[in-house]
Amino acid sequence: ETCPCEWLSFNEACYYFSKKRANWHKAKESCNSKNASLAVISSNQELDYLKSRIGSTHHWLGLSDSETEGSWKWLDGRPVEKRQVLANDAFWNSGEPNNAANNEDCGLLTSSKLNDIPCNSEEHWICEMKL
Ligand code: 2F8
Ligand code: CA
Repeated sequence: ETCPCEWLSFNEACYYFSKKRANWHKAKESCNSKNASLAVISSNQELDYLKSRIGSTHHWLGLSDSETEGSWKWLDGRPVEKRQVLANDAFWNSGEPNNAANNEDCGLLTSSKLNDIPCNSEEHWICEMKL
């Protein structure tokens, strides 16, 4: 199997890095309309791969604590510990998630690591489709 045109292949999955920006909910819907999901990170290799593709830009992931503040969950239902460590690489940026202004419920991949920011922020996003 191969990935659709404009998608990149890595470890049995295909990834789409949006050129547009949208809020988290619209980004999620855009992925769903492509039979995909906002990207869910489940290994250190996957984290490193996605980081290697985004340069200094920022992208939404399928990660939020909208349901219960402080209880971070991936869109596949897996919970995330505040100090989740993937292999030896810390997952969140130092000091994150901090729920700044009590209004940061969506997870963003940055060139360093992860940050929580307001879900209505317009950002690029990453879709993931399993092969
Ligand atoms: O210092 C980290 C802090 O930086 C910004 O707030 C000033 C981020 N906000 C946005 O990107 C909207 C915070 O999420 C981040 O924690
Ligand atoms: Ca934050």
